Amino acid sequence: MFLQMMVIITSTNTIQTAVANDRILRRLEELSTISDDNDCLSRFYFTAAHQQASDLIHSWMEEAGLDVTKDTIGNIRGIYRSDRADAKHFVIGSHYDTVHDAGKYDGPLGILLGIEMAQRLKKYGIDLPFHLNCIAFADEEGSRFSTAYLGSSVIAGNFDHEWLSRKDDRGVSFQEVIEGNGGQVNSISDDQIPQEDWLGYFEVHIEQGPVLCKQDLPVCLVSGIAAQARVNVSWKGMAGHAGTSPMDIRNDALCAAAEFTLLIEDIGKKNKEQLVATVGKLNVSPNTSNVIPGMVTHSLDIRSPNGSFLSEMIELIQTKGKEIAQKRTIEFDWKLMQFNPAIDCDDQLQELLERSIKKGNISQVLKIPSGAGHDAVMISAVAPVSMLFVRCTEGISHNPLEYVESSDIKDALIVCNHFMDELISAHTI
Ligand code: HGY
Ligand code: MN
Ligand code: MN
Repeated sequence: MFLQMMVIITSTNTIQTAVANDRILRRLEELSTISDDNDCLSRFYFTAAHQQASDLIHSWMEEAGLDVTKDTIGNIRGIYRSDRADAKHFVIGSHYDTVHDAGKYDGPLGILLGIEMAQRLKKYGIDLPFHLNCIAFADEEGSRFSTAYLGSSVIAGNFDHEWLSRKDDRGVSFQEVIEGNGGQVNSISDDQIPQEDWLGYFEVHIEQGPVLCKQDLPVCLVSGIAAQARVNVSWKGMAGHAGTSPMDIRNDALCAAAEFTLLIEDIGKKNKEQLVATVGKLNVSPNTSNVIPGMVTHSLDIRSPNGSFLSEMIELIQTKGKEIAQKRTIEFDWKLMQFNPAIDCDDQLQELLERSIKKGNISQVLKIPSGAGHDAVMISAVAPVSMLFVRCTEGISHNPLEYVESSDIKDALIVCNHFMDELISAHTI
């Protein structure tokens, strides 16, 4: 085994790395053209573009020599099996769904690096001490059903069947979408990797923040991921004639929502060291210029590295919402859609990753927390997790201007390959 390790480490020469890097860049471009919207990149869960993307990723995993399946929820799962009878599962993953008007790296970069890591080992026929799984998660953003981490929740065995009744903006339920694609909702739970079979999880993701740019580093370690809550809020006032209704006797749902949104912003600014809060999605009804809005629904995305502080702020904001509703004689509805606690990355895996960063000749090993959520949050409930961040220009993300330098992708690939070698030798007797 030691000899074959030497083969790996010495044989990953610059040409192979350059070939792999080019393949990643080509595939990122190809994936970025698969969208449900002609004017921008938008690939929500189980849409036509989502299916097309899953077929393409499926073919790339097969090309890498992996045994590939698609599970009920839509995760694409490539596996490189170990011969060892007691082998556990190590998973490398990220997601292939996007937000609306997305960038091309958020999710796909981690999937494509994972495929290259596996393909390199497959090429040398390394008999792995663990089953290596490359997983492209079907839904991480939760853009369609307001539930983040749907794909990884299944793998981790945390799927909540209550989510099946959730409806998208067109009133189509999650269950209808799965069954409409030939899936059996009762078999979703069969797709998990049992907790006792996990070895660990690794995800490469763009930083989506400014730190790596400021520090002029291509990659860094991730210490942990902030706690996050998603709330759906609705305000039910009274639609009315814009021309005849006096200003002081209106029940204008949009003015209530606007007052609430500015109050949320104010609370966020006052606690900016440990809180971010966003109203990102808002619908007005009847959404007509000469009608006083009778109904407004909107989202609230709120996060903190400190889970108990986050709970406190959620309670405070909900109370303030009720007060605004009372003052304006408007009905206020508040639905907590999801709460994910803050998580820590695993020290042992991060130590291997730190060694890999040094072997990759990166000038400094930096470790930062993640304000963004990732599938590692869901997996951390059942397995030790590790993450590597890759610099993205000016930290821009969830925006078509999202960009990663090819040289940073190559640096990440080299670190990832060293990480695989470290992991194999750490689990080789
Ligand atoms: O919202 C997030 O943090 C991630 O992009 N899903
Ligand atoms: Mn992401
Ligand atoms: Mn994202």
